[in-house]
Amino acid sequence: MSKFKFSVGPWNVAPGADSYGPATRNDVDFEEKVKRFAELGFSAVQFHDDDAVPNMNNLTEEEIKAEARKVKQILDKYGMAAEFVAPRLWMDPHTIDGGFMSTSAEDREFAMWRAYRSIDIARELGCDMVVLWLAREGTLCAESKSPVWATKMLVEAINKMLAYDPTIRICIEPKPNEPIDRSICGTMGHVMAVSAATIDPSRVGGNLESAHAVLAGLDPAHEIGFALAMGKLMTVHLNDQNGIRYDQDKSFGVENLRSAFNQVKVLKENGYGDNGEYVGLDVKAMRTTKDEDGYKHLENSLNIFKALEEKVDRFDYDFQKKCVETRDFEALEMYVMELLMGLK
Ligand code: 3MF
Ligand code: MG
Repeated sequence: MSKFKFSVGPWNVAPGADSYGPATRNDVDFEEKVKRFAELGFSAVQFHDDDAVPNMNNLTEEEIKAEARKVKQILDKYGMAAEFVAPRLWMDPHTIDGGFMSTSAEDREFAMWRAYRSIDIARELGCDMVVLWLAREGTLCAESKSPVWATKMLVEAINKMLAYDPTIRICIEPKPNEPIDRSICGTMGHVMAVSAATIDPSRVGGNLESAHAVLAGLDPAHEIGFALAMGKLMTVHLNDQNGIRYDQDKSFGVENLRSAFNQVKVLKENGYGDNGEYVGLDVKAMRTTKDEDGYKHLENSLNIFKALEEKVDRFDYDFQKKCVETRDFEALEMYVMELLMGLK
């Protein structure tokens, strides 16, 4: 029995289109996804603002809230909570060159409008967290924007969100690149620094995605550990990634089982979840996956996570201590390998 509660976003079940080819599966209705997520054992749904309220640019603030209330009813019907709302600032013609850090004042204003509406939607859905994945915040042409100015614009935008709602929490999901070339807030270290520069650091934290850490050349478990040490790990996006290439969002643990084990281990050892945090997944089905298997990557990720939780429970801390004392890290490493291979 897992000690954790799990969450997932509707975009985790997608038709399989990529930059080079069209969809390979049918679209699935939102309510059907929520139903299946509940059946699979998830407790909460993650949202983009327009996952909850499609077409929101054309609606008034009150209409947006009313639409969000309808979504809350669907969640309630299946006993699901909402974990967070994230403004989707990378799809819109207003944010071609970024949102909060766009060089266009009008676009920056639009980005703030979406951020405020995301807070409104979060409130209607019964949650207190907004996630910022800063997709297009950075540069494609390095000389087009000052990184100093851009970083200050991010802090300013977050301060406005904190002021708009006195109890909302802002959670940055760092990523070093893609779709932008050079991002502004690429790692947990950046997130902690930005948090410290805001008017209320206690309400600004991070969402560590395993694949994003790998893209930054870092160990996801250490990124998680760093944010935990600062008391600022608000959620996680667990998945996997084969080296430094396009963002793959593979099922959790399928590329690097030892790394996945260490992610589960650091979460479990440090009481992650005790304050209501969810273990979130951000995984993508392979393009070759058939319609009837459109949730298999979620099932696999959950099963791998839970199997690794059992491995963590069986981890022999006395043996680890002995190895550390005698500095026999070869023995400790082999022990971990045997544990993961089922030989222990
Ligand atoms: C991209 C991501 C995003 C974010 C999502 C929530 C589409 O690499 O990880 O997934 O997780 O937008 O903020
Ligand atoms: Mg993510």
